[in-house]
Amino acid sequence: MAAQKNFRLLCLENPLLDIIADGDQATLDTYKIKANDAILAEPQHLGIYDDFLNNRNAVLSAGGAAQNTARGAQYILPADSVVYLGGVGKDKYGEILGETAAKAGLRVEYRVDEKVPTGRCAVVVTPGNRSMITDLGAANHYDLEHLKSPAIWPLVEAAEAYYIGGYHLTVCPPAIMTLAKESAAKNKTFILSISAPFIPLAFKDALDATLPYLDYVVGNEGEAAAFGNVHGISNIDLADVDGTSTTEDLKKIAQYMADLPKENTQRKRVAIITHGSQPTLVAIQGETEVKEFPVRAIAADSIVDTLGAGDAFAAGFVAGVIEGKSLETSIDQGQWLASLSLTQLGASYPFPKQTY
Ligand code: 26A
Repeated sequence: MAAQKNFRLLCLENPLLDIIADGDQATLDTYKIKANDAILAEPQHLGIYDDFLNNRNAVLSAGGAAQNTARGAQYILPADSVVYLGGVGKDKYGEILGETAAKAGLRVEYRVDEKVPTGRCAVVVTPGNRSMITDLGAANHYDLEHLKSPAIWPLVEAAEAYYIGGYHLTVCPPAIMTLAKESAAKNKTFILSISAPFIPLAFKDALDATLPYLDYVVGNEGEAAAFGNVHGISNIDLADVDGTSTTEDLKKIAQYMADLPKENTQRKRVAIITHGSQPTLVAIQGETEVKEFPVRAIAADSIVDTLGAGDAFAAGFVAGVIEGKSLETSIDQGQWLASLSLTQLGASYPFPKQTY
């Protein structure tokens, strides 16, 4: 039997420690945040971390969107399949992240910053929603030098697919573009998750630069709407995406994404838009019909929190791509892992391991 190749999937983004607490409208008002959003912390938000830790019985849990995806893909794939890159500090939070990855069998190669602490993400959980405020800390200091270092670059060269959390567009576009160009030049698979509405809204140029290189682009309805609006093909009220957009709008955006020009013409681009409990939309470059895939139904009372469900979807999907499964099966594997993650506290997966 041919030896299994190791670390076929390489992921890059921002390792964060999640500080999770239940909240209510008053919590959202105090910090002037929406019930379901992800933002970068501004000075007026910085009190939330100690407030959560000291007064609200907050739970600490490993996070960082693409790190959650990397753990989830490794959950499905054979041992030593996934490696994850990002920046942490030399501190307790960084150690917790390293330990969680080790337990999940995920190889992490962190750029460790001696001076800046590990990034943290306050998560306000309200029924059916989660709002996240991120203080990037050391994650914001990830750099091209680390990616190109003698210890890391061979991993880049050996991997067959790269998965980028779009949140990293706020941190190190040169590292993302290096992977993008490497994937096109070597006919590897390049996957990007849009991550949050603020990425197309506030980091449009950096996101747009990656578009020609994307083989798979993954986003939810809010991210798709933000993308559609800034590209002038939709006019959806971003405060009320489900109220003002229709499946037809989202399909149009998916099709637009899929059909944008592509650098590596050996693979057709696929755009995947998740839509909560409504069907996932899938557009394939050059095809006119946007497909719909129903999600896996799960009882409302078995949902612990929605944190990381999108990351889990991406994980199941990407694992399917790596395994060479069909598009349909890969999407279903994503829905499956998302449904499992909904039953867990934080962005995590059930143990003992379940199999698809
Ligand atoms: C740059 N920002 C804002 C972020 C994040 C982030 N991961 C990377 N960069 N803001 C929130 N998250 C992570 O999203 C996960 C849920 O999808 C949280 O850490 C959480 O685990």
